[in-house]
Amino acid sequence: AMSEGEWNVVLKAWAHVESDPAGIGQAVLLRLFADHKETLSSFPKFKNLSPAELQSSGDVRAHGLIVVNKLTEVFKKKGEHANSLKPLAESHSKKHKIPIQYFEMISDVIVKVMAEKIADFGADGQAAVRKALKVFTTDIGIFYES
Ligand code: CLN
Repeated sequence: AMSEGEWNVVLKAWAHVESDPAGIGQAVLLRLFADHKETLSSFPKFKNLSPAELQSSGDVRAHGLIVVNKLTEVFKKKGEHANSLKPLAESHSKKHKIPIQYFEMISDVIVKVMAEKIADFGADGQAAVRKALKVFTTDIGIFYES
């Protein structure tokens, strides 16, 4: 579990993401599709788009915003996030058929993109965000199994 202090470090770094949620969300999805091509096949809306079409797609940007906004909601709960994660786990496992490993992939990509975009995202900020995403993924996994 994470301490109050660790969650506050996460939220301080995340405030930079909240200042451009669509831009960062878009960058995360584009990087995910480039680095882990298999994840693209999960998206009926995106799987037939070329790399150039993905880059300019307003739908990718809109979905990036949805993903970032959900993470913002989850992180602000500082671990008391079961009510947010349960529907997310159900849709991603049953409806979208997403392997849980994909959440580990997007977690790595989120930290990478943040490190590129945020000037003062130091080692402690990175460690705290990494840990928060691990808690998020682990807790989604609990609902995947039930
Ligand atoms: Fe996702 C839809 C949040 C990771 C694949 N995703 C949604 C919705 C979110 C959401 C809110 C809309 C409501 C719903 O269906 O439920 N996704 C997140 C968050 C994360 C996330 C937060 C992690 C940071 N999602 C993933 C991946 C997975 C995936 C692990 C593939 C690669 S990254 N998500 C989907 C798909 C949809 C979706 C296929 C449906 C998109 C659509 O057609 O509208």
